[in-house]
Amino acid sequence: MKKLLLTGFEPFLNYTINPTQEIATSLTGATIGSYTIEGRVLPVDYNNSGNLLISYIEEVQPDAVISLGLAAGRYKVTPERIAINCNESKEDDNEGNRPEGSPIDEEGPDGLFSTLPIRAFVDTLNEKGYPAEISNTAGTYLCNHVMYRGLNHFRIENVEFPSGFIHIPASHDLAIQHGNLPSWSQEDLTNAVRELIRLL
Ligand code: PCA
Repeated sequence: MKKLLLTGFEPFLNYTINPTQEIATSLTGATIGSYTIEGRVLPVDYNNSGNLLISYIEEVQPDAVISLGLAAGRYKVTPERIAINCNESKEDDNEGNRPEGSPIDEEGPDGLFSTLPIRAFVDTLNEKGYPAEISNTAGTYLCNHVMYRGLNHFRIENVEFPSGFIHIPASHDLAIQHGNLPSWSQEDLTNAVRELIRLL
């Protein structure tokens, strides 16, 4: 049986719930398609999230990596096409870091493409009734950071397997406490991720 490292993030900014944390936690130990799921939750911290991701990769020795993040305000599940070599944020991360355009890796390439089958992800989700589209920017906050760190790690190690990042909308629970966000049921969010894993 192959292993999939599935990461989510802890809550951040004024989003007191992060539905990706629930997905990573609830799918841990599940068998989906040809993969057993190892779920982990990453901190929203520019200094630690990337190193932790790499330590989880070393610990789990996965055959594929999917990282998930909340994109509050997006209506659809959005597999990201590319991560860029840049940390920038107008707001603090959970540790008070607010980088101003510094590179993630001074020697790394400007951008790294997802090696997940993002087109098949979107087509399948839409066929199954879950709205989805490819996103061409993961921003420059922690989600882009973690996506870049994972892909850059595999580039340096010269390892080729499916790895990348998927942004998801808010859950209803988050929308209720936050006020004004498009949202999905947590169950639909989790089931959409299950469908994606079956395509790997
Ligand atoms: N979303 C943020 C960071 C953590 C998360 O779940 C982002 O889109 O960068």
